[in-house]
Amino acid sequence: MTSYEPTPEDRFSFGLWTVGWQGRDPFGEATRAPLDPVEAVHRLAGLGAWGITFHDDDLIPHGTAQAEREAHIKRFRQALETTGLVVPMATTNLFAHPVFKDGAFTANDRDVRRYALRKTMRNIDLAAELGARTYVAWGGREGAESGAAKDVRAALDRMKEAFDLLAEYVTGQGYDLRFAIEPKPNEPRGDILLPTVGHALAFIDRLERPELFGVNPEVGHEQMAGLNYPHGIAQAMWAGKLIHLDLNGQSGIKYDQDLRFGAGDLRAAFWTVDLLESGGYEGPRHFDFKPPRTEDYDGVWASAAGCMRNYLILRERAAAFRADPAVRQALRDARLDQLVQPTLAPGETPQRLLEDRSAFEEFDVDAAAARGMAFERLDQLAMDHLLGA
Ligand SMILES: [Mn+2]
Repeated sequence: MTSYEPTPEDRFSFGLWTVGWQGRDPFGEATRAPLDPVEAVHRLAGLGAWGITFHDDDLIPHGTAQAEREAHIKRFRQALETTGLVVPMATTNLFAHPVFKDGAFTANDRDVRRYALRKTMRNIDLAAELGARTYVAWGGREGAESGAAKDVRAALDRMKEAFDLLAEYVTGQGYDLRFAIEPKPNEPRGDILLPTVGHALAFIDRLERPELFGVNPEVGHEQMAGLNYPHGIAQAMWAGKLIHLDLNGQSGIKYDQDLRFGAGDLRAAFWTVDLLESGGYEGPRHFDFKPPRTEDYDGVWASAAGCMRNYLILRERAAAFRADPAVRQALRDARLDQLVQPTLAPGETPQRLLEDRSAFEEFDVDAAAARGMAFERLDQLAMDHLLGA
């Protein structure tokens, strides 16, 4: 692999809202004209992408009449058929309209919660119609800026109620669709509910149909909280819950930067690709980024192409790292082979462990404490492969 040219087999997908972001931020107006979703489909297909994803309002402007809604869907569907691009995932915009200023599924106002459920169910029907297998739920407005404003335990009851109802709905409709909850610690709310992968995993266990739920971890969202993204997705994989993910770039604990994948924390990007490729992840490689508002549309497409190119470069470097005999030896020197061995012998009981004098009474604690772990040599080998040295 030397060309780094993406193909549909790579399963790269992009949100319509990524390349379609006009550059409007809290401090300034749009710097780019609106992008027709049909053009986005054609351009992304031309770049070698496999899929496109959308919020309901990306595809059909909020408040569009039914007949016009059908026309939007028809044009989009025709573009998909022409290009072969698929829709692996869809999601609901429950954050932009002022009605959601205090949240959607956990808004204090009951009528807002009921409206949010109906808006979601309506777009789930469209997602299923377009063949999506994953329905992402990002609760950007589910949170608070002040303490008494949100009863967090009651809000979690309402969140559970919403997801239980949506799971019942997709089951009843016979849709082949699973939900992926996307954590984020803050922004736009001061503090958002389900702020990390760990919070989301614990929440899913409390749902009535947990088998229909997984997580959609985003690189920048975990890194905004100072967390290790590869560790987060590894735990999600361990729990059987990594069904989708949002790849992008972030430089440390800052606002949500949404840089193209590979920008920001490059080493975390390397370990992310290494984990996905060696760990058996089979879901979409979905990019959720924002081409900076400094760019015109040439820059937008360069940024989108860069996401895929960086993934393919890192995939090549990670494969070379894993195949290198010096790395294999360094992994043994660092005793990674011991970590996969169970700590107890087959069938070993607490009593048998107590009887094993070599485990305690005769264990040479000082000698074990003096052993080096040889991690630095291993990590430098990774650095050499990452940098192509
Ligand atoms: Mn983000």
